[in-house]
Amino acid sequence: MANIIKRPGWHIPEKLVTPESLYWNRRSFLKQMGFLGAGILSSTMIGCSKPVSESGGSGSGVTTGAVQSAKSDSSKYPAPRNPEFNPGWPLTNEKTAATYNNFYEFSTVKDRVHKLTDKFVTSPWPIQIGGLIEKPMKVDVQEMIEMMTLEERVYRFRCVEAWAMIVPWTGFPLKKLLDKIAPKSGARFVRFETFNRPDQAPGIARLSDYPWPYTEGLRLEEAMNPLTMVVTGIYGKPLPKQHGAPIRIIVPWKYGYKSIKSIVKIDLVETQPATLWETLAPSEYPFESNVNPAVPHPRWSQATERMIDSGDLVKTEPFNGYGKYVENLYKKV
Ligand SMILES: Nc1nc2c(c(=O)[nH]1)N[C@H]1C(S)=C(S)[C@@H](COP(=O)(O)O)O[C@H]1N2
Ligand SMILES: [Mo]
Repeated sequence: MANIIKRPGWHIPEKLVTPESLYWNRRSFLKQMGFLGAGILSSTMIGCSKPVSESGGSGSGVTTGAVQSAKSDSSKYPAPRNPEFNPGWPLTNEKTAATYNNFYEFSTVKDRVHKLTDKFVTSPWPIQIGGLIEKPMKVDVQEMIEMMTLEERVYRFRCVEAWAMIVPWTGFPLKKLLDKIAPKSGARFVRFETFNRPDQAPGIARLSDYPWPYTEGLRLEEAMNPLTMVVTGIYGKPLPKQHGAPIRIIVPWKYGYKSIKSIVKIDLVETQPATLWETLAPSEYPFESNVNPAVPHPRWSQATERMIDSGDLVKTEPFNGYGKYVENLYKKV
């Protein structure tokens, strides 16, 4: 890790200068999301809202409309806290959470991740949404955020390594996005994919035998559950890079590795997608991975968890305490 280039804070990396071809203007996004009638835009925007084809690589279907500078999303933060997820528990110390991270694209050492993100470019941030949906699209994360109502929720978070935290996430239910992109009847799973840029994230090349990019997946019913969040912020601010900027998933009743960070691609698919962790060790990190204190990991107990700031040992709860919201998803008939 010695060759990380330290830049002064005022240095603007060249890659932050937005290439026009990577930009989606607000109007095309509104149209893709179905907020504007086609007629309103047709005279000025012909060809600019063509959906990205499923197989199309990056670049296809990208709009080339007027370049807009990325709007600061600071006006969206802090978002109002959802009273249903405001349990009154003491929050984990913000700095502890921001310096104790699992993000293997950067490092396997938790307290080093946040020091290795200087080169990671998170704006612009195109996200490709495709597969078995009626409205495939490619949007920049800022445009998506602008269109969504953000809320804050305090959730428990439990890593498979038996550590835990309680943090306020900002975002919106994944269901709101899925409803807009309209899954087709054959869609049964949602597949998520993280960026894969070895030049920006030193852990990728170091773990050269890992099946990058990091991928994760959920059954469609799990993805549609109101607890499943698309997260863009934490502690009332946009996500810092080490927490998965600019956009990640949070699935609070599953072990932490299901909560994939820095997503660039979302696909609705028919068959259960491969995930990085299941590919590496299926007996240790199976697809479903609901928090369950009664089922030990092959190498350690899952009965308790350690709060990362206080060090307190706490009993782990089935579904991480979210059983009333999700246990019907797993009822055997
Ligand atoms: N892309 C990506 N997402 C990831 C990981 C990762 O290494 N890469 N680690 C996972 C694991 S194991 C955990 S516990 C959480 C940690 O999230 P946090 O650092 O924001 O607490 O992110 C999950 N999402
Ligand atoms: Mo984890």
